[in-house]
Amino acid sequence: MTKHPFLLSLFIALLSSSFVANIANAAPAKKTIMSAVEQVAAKKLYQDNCQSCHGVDRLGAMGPALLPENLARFRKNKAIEVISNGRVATQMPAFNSSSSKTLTKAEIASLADYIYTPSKASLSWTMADINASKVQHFDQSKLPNEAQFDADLMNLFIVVELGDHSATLLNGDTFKRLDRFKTRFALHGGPKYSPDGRFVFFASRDGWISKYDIYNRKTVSEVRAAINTRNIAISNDGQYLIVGNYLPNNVVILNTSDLSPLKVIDAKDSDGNSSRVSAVYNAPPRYSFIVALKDVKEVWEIPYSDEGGVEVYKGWAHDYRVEAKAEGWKADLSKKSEQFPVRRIKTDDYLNDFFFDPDYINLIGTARNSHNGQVINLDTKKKVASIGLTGMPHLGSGITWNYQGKEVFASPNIKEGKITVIDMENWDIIKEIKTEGPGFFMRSHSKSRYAWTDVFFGPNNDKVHVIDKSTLEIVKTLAPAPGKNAAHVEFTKDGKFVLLSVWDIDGELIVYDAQTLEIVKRMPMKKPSGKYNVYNKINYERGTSH
Ligand code: DHE
Repeated sequence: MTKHPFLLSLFIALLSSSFVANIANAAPAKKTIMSAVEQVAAKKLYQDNCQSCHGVDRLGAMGPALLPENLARFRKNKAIEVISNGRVATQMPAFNSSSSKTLTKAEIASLADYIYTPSKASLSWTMADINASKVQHFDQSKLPNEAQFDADLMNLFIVVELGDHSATLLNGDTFKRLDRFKTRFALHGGPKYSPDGRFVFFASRDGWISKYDIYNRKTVSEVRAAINTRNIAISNDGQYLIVGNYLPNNVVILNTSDLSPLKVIDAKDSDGNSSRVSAVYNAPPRYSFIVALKDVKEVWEIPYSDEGGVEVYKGWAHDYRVEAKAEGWKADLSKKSEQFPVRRIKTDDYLNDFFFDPDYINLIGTARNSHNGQVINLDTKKKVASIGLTGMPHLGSGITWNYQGKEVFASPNIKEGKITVIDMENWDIIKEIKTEGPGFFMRSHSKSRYAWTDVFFGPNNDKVHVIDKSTLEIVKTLAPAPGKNAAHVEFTKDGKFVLLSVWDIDGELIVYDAQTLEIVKRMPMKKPSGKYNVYNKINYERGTSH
């Protein structure tokens, strides 16, 4: 890290709750047109002040890529504010201060303009680039295969601390730290565990994928799979990792053993129109990845294994190989050249936020600007229902449970203060539970009578609601750190304790007794965001994210 990793904290500021509150309504920033002379001057400023962290051509390095494509949802005045005032508890200096690197208002404005200027050179990230970016920190074969500490390996947590780009490995029985390590900049989406729980994979918004060996408490290898990444998913057998990207428009499939790229698939619909990839998911009973596409009306299914042969696909309307033949796509997964075929599912609308029923037969999807959710049967490729969803439901954070003998699905909403509860048999909305503001995350556990949800946005963002799953009523509203954003919970393996984040640079991890709702421990942390229990995640527990 250099003396002035200029703009390094731009993302952090933009991810702060006040900014996040604007995401829903933020209009994409307009492309900036600078004269050639202005561009040359701004480029020089960038090279002198920003390049060491943000990379040549603004492609990102330890700091994020600074391109209009990934700043599109940020307002330019926010960028100016961060460049001018810096960011507490990061290495980002205030450039309007009396520091040795003070810039004038005009220079700051021109830098902000510059990062919103298209850069031709920067949009490509090839297989060769991916391979060249690989960093091997440790030789995996030389590391012990047993955990080098004493703990229930199924009841460990990874807690991501966005505040200083770190993660904590936490013992879920004692709530003591086993490790704290640096991560890449601005992780997003849930880290994914290998099926045995030994390794955890992280994705940063700037395309870096990191593999951490929990048994040895070491980051063993890293690779940059793309310029701007959304999230990752891991196959059932733990062999493959799929990376969904905005920039370039593609998915990258990595071999998890050494993070080498196996295949890059350009995200284009059947007519050749390119699309950003909103998110990628694993569908365990289907042995396939599901890909959400932001700009075209298609959903993709990518079978990654022939394991179990046709039997594996007995839930499908027909064997995918028959379908492959009929539709002319190749799918002999035993042949390397035909691995990871794309099965296209056409949709009526753009769908980019997903949830799946527990059997992974139906997909529930919404478009960010649509007022309806769609239910698509993945086997028949047909729409089976529309759900009248308003606001901006965050389906990806939804959970399911059994309510009065039937499976229900509940989703938070990042635009309206409500939780929508849906009957998964007939797709009717059973109830809208009014909350004190829009929320981001929701969690429960099969052994808990409660579901927890945060109020991420607005004046009540320090509150968390506890909902009784049998009555669909809020039974308690907690404010663990008044004035500070409380968000995202996760349960221990046995469901007895709940871990909650106080999402603040001087934040905390708070442990609650899941039954009495009393606080049992508080641990200071730097803006803890998501936390992930090994057992709940590798078993795809219904109350947690998948
Ligand atoms: Fe997320 C998960 C999409 C903004 C923190 N977020 C996810 C997932 C999706 C998603 C599709 C599930 C993928 C997975 O876990 O593998 N998030 C989006 C958006 O579309 C949105 C609204 C805007 C964007 O451009 O990204 C968005 N998300 C945010 C934030 O601003 C948050 C609060 C701060 C941040 O880190 O960027 C945020 N998202 C998270 C977290 C998870 C997540 C912590 C994992 C939750 C989990 O429990 O698994």
